[in-house]
Amino acid sequence: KGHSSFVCWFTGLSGSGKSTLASLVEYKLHEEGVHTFSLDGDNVRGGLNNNLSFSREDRKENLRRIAEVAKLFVDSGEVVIASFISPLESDRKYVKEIIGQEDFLEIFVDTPIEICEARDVKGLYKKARAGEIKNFTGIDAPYEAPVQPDMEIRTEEADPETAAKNIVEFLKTKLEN
Ligand code: GGZ
Repeated sequence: KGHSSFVCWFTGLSGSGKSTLASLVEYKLHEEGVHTFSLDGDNVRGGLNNNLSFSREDRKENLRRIAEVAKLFVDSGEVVIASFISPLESDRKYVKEIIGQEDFLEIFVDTPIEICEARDVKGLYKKARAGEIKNFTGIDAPYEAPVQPDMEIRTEEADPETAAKNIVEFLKTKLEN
C-alpha cells in the first residue's frame, strides 16, 4: 500500500471549526474523485461509544476505538476524515501509533478559546461556565495544542473555503506519493 489511503485527523476545541473544515474537505475530495469516510462525535459518540463520558480515561478509550475503526477503513482503502477534540498530546500519540504514523496526518484547527466561547454555537461554553457541564475542554479540562502538527489552520486568518482548499492541496501531495 502506498499513500492512497490515510487518516486526516482534525484536533481542536469545541467550536473551533473542525466539522466545518472536515465537510468542506470531504466535498472537495469527492470532486477530485477521492472516496472518503468521516468519523466525528455525531456518528461515534451516539453509537459505538455511547457508554463513554468526557473523563480523561473515557476520552482515551473514545479515541482508541476511533483509531481502531479508522485503521480498519484505511486498510480497506478509504481516506478517513476524523474530527475529534482529542485534547491530550499523549492520546494523539497513542492514536498515531494505532493507525501507524505513515497513515496519520494531524491538522490542528487553531482557534483561540475566546473565539470559540464567543461563538458558542451550541451554548455549551455557557453551560460549562455555569457548572452545568463538567470536564469541558478549555474550561475545566485541558487542551494541549499539538507541538508539530502536519498542518495548522488559524481560522481567524483564513476563511473556511480557502483553508479547506489548502488542506486538500496538502492531502493531494500525500495521495500522489
Ligand atoms: C468537550 C464536550 C463535552 C465536554 C459534550 N468537553 O462542539 P461539539 O459538542 O459538537 O463537540 C464536542 C464533542 C466532543 O467530543 P469528542 O469525542 O470530540 O471529544 S474527545 O476527543 O475529547 O473525546 C461537544 C460535546 O462533544 N461535548 N461534553 N465535557 N466537549
